[in-house]
Amino acid sequence: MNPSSLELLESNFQSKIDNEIKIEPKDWMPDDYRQTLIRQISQHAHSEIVGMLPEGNWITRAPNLRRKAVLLAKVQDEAGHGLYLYSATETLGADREQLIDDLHEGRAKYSSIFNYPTLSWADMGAIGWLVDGAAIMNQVPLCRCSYGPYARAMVRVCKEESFHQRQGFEIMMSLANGSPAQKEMAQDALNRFWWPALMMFGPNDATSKHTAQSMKWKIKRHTNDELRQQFVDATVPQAELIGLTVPDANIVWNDETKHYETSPINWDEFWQVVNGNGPCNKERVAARKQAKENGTWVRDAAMAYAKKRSALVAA
Ligand code: FAQ
Repeated sequence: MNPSSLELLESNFQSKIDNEIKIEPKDWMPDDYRQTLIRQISQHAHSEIVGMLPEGNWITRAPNLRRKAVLLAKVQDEAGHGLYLYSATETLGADREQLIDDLHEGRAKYSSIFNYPTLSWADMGAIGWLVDGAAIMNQVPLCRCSYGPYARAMVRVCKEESFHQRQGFEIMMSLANGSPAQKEMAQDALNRFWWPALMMFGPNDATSKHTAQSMKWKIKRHTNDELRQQFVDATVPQAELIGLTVPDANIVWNDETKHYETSPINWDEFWQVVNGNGPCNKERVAARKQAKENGTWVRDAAMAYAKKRSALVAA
């Protein structure tokens, strides 16, 4: 391809983006745009799948049948989100098996938050309220992502995340209004999940290497710090409403900017967790590898059945 036709393709592509026209799988796109999407969507898919583990840990220990049924449904929803997202990467030419191997061999990232343990039932409340709450804050703008299949997948994902967020808040509210021991359990879960939830939004804007280009391509619509601030502003009053306190002695409302100001985030902890040294990184990847191994016979049986059936149909 000569340089002028490449320039023309690139300028047509950017003008579609500038005019809010979605990019679809068969449209021409720059290779960096494709690779950025595969990177982000596959990390997102891995997060949904690994994200089933901390809550899956409590399904058998839910305090009653209603709580068990709701938690089971939520965890199944996260599996569904992972599957839509792997499908979205396939529309970009990625190979799902390769992406999953990358996760299992420690070559792929997934959200830092899922490397923290779930120590009590209140953690199910904290995850729904804070983790799904942060996920929604980040994913609602992704419904307007320039890449059609990702944007459309996000519409359904966000509807489900919003149910998840409310079920988590309802657990926290019940515990916060319960016995002193239950309230203490809720406060302890908030204490442990607050800072990791703020870290979910990614490095601060000064150090985020992908944000500027992703915003130019309208993959991202807001910076990491903008979304983190929106989350803090929405969540602090919710904690106050149920009588809990966010674990930040310096948090203060700034009446001029109309935002809360927080203490600095511990970025060293964030990068330790992202780079494989969080409390549960090894356990999470090992659990996913084990699940794949345990399911080999099911996949083999399904393939054998499909082959036999197509042979019978062809005969
Ligand atoms: N953890 O330059 P940036 C959920 C990496 S889903 C680990 O700012 P970008 C649902 C980043 O990948 C939660 N790594 O990157 C649920 C990049 O690494 P690379 C997941 C992180 O892409 C709830 C490097 O740092 N959501 O919770 C993290 O512009 C309950 C530099 O960062 C999504 O994936 C992190 N927290 O912005 C499930 C949403 N942050 O690739 C179960 C889609 C950053 O250069 C239970 N993703 N990194 O090696 C996004 O919006 C973006 O990818 C960001 C990062 C905002 C996460």
